[in-house]
Amino acid sequence: YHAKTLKQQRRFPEDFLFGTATAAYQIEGGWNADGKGENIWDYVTHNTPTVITDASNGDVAADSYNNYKRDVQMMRELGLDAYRFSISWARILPDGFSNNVNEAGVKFYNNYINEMIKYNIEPIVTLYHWDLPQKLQELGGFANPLFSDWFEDYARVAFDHFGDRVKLWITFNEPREICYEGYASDTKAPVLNSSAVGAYICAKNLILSHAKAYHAYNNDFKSNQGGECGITISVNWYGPLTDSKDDAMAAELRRQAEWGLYAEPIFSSEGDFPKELSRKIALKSAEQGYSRSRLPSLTDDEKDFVKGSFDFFGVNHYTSLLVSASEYKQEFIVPSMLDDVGAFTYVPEEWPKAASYWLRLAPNSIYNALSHLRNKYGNIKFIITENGWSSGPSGGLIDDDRVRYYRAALESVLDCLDDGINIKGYMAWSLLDNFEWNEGYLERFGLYEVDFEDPARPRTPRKSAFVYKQIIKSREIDHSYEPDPMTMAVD
Ligand code: GBH
Repeated sequence: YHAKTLKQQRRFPEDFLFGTATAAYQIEGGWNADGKGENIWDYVTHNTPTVITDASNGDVAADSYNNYKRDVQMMRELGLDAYRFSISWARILPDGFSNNVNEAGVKFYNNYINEMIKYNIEPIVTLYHWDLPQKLQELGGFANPLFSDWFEDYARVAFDHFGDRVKLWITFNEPREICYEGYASDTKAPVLNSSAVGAYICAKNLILSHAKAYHAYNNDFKSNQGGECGITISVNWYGPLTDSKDDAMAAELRRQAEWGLYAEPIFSSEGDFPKELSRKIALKSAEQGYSRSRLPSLTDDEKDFVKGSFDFFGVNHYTSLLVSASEYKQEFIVPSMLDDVGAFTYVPEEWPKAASYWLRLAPNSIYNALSHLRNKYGNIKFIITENGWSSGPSGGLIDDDRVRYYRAALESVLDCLDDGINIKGYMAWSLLDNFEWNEGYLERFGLYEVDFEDPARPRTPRKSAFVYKQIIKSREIDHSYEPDPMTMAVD
């Protein structure tokens, strides 16, 4: 009866942070401007362009290096409370090491941050969104046991230079994508394709690096600067296909491999890698003739050092998948990370499709993921650091499918808030169209469309931008709101 009326009155709290998210390599361009060093995406796109569907690269991208004032103007047009972006490591430390600080790079981020602060937009900074300095890759990157020292040194430079104004720090964006897609598959830089061992070595070094940066902030910066430090992990929802015990176990194993591997050592009260997954990898490794588990272990000191190293949990959430222990047979390479998990995923045809093959509009997706995290790790502080929808390159400005997705996602956030889940913010991916990694410019996630044919890279708001603006302003989701005419201005 009045369930519907009640639903329409649900509101986001005034202090809830509405924002958008981007990443340096995807928007900045200026790949060799003013002393910036080469990173692994520069290297891969320049040397192996076949990895990218349209053989493009981020040399210019949306040219935010030169258009940052326009980007901040768009944030003001939308009425954003916060903006999440990443620092390009090689722009401020061209060789990766902290002995050589590129002042022009520091100046760029100072200008960018100051422009946001001027208009009361809270900067949320990701230290690492996939663009490792190539010099460090040549020394093994995330597979080098000294990596955590290099990352700590870089993090300290960032805290030092920007921490007076930046109060929310994210160490890494999506460990799974860094370690699995970068070190275990042939899709993302550095394209190592070492599935059986690469991702696991990376996982250990990555969580230690995160913890070193967290402790550096906590011990040496927090009392003066008063900010917080967390990590962003991609947590799509993996539910069981049926209510059989086997499917429940398969879904749990898949969750452990997708994000538990990185979340469990940091957020669980026991610390350490997820138990069932660790056992399974050890068993498989023995069967396969390895003399030790391909998943390196953590010492007790390492476990203690990593456990609890967070002020908040950044969640990137896009979609859901259903997991089956048996029904959908696939052949896996043996040994590999997928074989270690040994489960199959399935997506119902009726879930609407985005332009990205992996992205569907799934029911209750955010609620399922976030309530699971809350039950597992307690009602800690969560920030949804990415969520969004892709269209094709000629999708145009009337993006009703993106509007539908954002409304559904934000209803699901309201379901979480109703249930008492401690979500403090939501960042839409993305402010503007950008270089979508392996898909180049063929998939668009922007609230603003970017014309990549035009050297000036003009930006134009899509319908979804107007709808998001209205939600931010009213703190409510009005499903009947139609922007007309679509003229954008700063209120
Ligand atoms: C985010 O990753 C990124 O942080 C961001 O940079 C990116 O632009 C945005 O999403 C949109 O893609 O496992 O075979 O299905 C989202 C994470 C991207 C992870 C696609 C899985 C597909 C590989 N996902 N990826 S597969």
